[in-house]
Amino acid sequence: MTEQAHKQAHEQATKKVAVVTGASSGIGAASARALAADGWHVILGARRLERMQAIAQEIGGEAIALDVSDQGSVDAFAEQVQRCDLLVNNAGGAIGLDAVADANVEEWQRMYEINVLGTLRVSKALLPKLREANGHIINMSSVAGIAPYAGGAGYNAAKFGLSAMTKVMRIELAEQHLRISEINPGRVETDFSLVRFRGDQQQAEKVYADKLNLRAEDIAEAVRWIAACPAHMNIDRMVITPQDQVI
Ligand code: 8X3
Repeated sequence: MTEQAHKQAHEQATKKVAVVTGASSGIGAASARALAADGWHVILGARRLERMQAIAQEIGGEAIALDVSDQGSVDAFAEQVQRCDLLVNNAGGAIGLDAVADANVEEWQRMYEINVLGTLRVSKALLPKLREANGHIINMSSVAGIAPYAGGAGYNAAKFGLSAMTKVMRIELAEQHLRISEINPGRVETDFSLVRFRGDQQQAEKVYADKLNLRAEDIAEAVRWIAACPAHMNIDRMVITPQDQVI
């Protein structure tokens, strides 16, 4: 091994490791980039492996396939993570904007599955490694986890659920020297609305038209900062909206 290769291997082995879920686009991809720029070794997890591999290559990280709604996939992912100092539970999302009267039960189940149970599965699988590292979990909730709105009930219920779970994790894990934080972003211009409106580009664009929207990088900067705070400091919850969005 050359001296340079040895130095790189040593650096890799001693670098703090951040795991980011839902890292193939939007807030997850931007967070992976921001953390890598801050010196973290980043492990990216998402279903879209090719997109993620390109980002991993760009930032010197690792991409591992992950479907947070599938226990087998989460177990296989966790087995490949040797060290975890930071877990950013970013995978999640909304499907539909229908009134309760027209609710689609399968879509509600899917929202609970990805936002709540997905976060549970990944956190539970990585907790032993996080404990070893006196680590930190950042859960990506939403303003939808604070403020209900018409058409939002399924997503509201999932994000309120995620916020409740985050609080309980904070209570249960504080004594074990783990830090637990929650970010509640408002309107961020990403694929979020395209997914919510089941691929309808026009409807998705309307959400962001003529408004001051946040960029994924704005939230990534919050992730980076929260993770960079000294170990005695825990950011409990951070609500971030564009200047013209009041919740
Ligand atoms: C999404 C937040 O404000 O776009 O999590 O509904 S908002």
